[in-house]
Amino acid sequence: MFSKILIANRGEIACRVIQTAHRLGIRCVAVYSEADRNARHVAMADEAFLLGPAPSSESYLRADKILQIALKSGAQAIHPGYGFLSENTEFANACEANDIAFIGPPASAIAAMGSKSAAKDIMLKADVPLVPGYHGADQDPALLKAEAEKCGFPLLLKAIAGGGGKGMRVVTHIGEFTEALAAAQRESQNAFGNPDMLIERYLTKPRHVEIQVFCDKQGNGVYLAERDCSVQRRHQKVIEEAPAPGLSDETRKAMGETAVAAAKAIDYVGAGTVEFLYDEDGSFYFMEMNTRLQVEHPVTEMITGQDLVEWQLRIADGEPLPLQQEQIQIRGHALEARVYAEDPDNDFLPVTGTLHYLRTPDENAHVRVDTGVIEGDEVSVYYDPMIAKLIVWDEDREQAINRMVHALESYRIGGMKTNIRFLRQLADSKPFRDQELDTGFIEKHNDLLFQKDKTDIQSQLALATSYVLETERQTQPNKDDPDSPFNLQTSWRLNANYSRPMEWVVGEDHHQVSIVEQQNGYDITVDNVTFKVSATLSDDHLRVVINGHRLSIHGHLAGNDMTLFREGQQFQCQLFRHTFDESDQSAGGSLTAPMNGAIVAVLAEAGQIVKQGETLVIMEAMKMEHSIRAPHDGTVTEVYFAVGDLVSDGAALVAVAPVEEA
Ligand code: MV4
Repeated sequence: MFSKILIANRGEIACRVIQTAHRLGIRCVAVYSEADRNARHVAMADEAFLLGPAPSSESYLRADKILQIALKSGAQAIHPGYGFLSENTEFANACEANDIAFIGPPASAIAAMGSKSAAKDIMLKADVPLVPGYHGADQDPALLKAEAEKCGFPLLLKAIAGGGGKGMRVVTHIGEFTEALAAAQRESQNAFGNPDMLIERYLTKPRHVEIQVFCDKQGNGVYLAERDCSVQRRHQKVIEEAPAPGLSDETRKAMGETAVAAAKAIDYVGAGTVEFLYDEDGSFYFMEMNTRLQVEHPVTEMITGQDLVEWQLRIADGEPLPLQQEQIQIRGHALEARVYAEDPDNDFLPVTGTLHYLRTPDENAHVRVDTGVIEGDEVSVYYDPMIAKLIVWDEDREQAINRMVHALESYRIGGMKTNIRFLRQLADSKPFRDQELDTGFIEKHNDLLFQKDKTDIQSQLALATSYVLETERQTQPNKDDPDSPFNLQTSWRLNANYSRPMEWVVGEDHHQVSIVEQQNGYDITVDNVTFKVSATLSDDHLRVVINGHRLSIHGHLAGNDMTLFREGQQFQCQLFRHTFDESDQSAGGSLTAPMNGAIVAVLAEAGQIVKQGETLVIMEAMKMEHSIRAPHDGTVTEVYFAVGDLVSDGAALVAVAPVEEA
């Protein structure tokens, strides 16, 4: 087995490969771009080399640099992951030419599957079922029209050089064929530099079912069940699952054996995926073959109990397949959701930013998170904005879906928009639970998936206010001593029903809040709607009762920016603090009230060492909050008032002794 490999990739797949390699005692060399200097995969590797500037063309696609680093570091093999150079025949050849094992298929197999029509010719010879149609080299329009008539309508014109849904055009009857063909040829010439078309009967409600295959260097081949990847948006997979719901054992066997035959037809080695269109009548047709480990391979790992990266490493090192076909069993059901930094409310445009706050679901036998980021990382414009893959497993699909919904609700990301809410709505939707799966799923259920959050802003802000109050309480001195006079708000208040104001901004709108502390909680009034609220906060978890409804939410308060996390959705609002210019404060050791007002927070206690500018007391006056800050480094010697006290203009609030002169 290899003692050292280089991972020519980044993000979650690089981390994932390193995890398995380390488990097998293999040392790992990472490569990174300037944008990934502090990336998780670099930290996980045993050593790492800088490739160059952030753009992929100057880093992760620089085959020459990657090979140099492999040779310099003594790596015996390179794992390409997916994307980047994973299906680059020149790179695969260059590895072998430098006596470095390419952990993937032979370059010839990559080339064979690189062209749609060549792939179809190979599959035809291997008796792999193709969608009825024409994929010949003769592109004479009259011949194509005759083939279209033979095929029948509706039919699909597909650009041979196209892919991923690009260059497809539906033709519904012969009368429009000639014009449609000419248009499709023009588009294909412009987009791919090749006008050649193939014709296929159009399947109106197909599912995307793909078979995981593995072949070793001794000519053995197996299939590891299938994955259903029908839930896609604009040809991007959103949720994948294994096994395919409703697929019979007979069909599984037929598809699996067909996929292995397809792999053997091109002398395949390593992990591969044969994609099929699965029609409503149970028939299936070859679509394409991917000559790499797929993003969604974890769902196959979860139902088979196999580590596919370990299989890749062993096979690349010349070992035979770890299992024979009859030894491969599947159990339960797995789902994968791709968590993206994107804005579903803005046409899923990718977003960039810093992951200021990141809490992932607890991992266990049922929940797995494959990610390449940690809290504080940047999501940049340079690479795919996938934050993580969330994979769940359970004994059956219904329980697996419940796991997924709960895990998505526990996946909390602050600092940028994500598709988590969208994923949760999709996974929990009735059509999805009822297995109404076909490639048009998202389009068909668009309204259901984009339902606006019904929770009114006022109750959201009451929750946000409660979170802030509990946070302040936690930062008060003596918070652990319930009997401390600093916590007995009522007895220290000069008049009973002091109402503290607060102001929130949601979007462009300002919302006035007033808070009256009661015996067991608060009356929080938001825009004249009053809520009775009591809560306890531990870390970022708020257990709250609002108007008798007990619920559990999480929050993240960064300065004035508040994010509430609830059922997979985020609610964002900003505290609007009216502050005055602290320079008005008197100099010297004691700090006085700038005007009549009330103490709303005491953040320091006698004996505490403080830094210049540190907030010691917050008071409210004239609907403004005033932060009383330490005028210099020193030690707090006295705090004269407590929360709820009313103070007069000029009253000394706190005394700070300067640091003893050295
Ligand atoms: C099809 C089809 C219906 N009939 N071919 C989309 C991209 C490429 N993977 C092939 N695709 C399709 N080919 C015939 N004859 C419908 C699709 C298709 C699709 C296929 C799989 C997964 C998602 C899809 C989304 C739209 C269309």
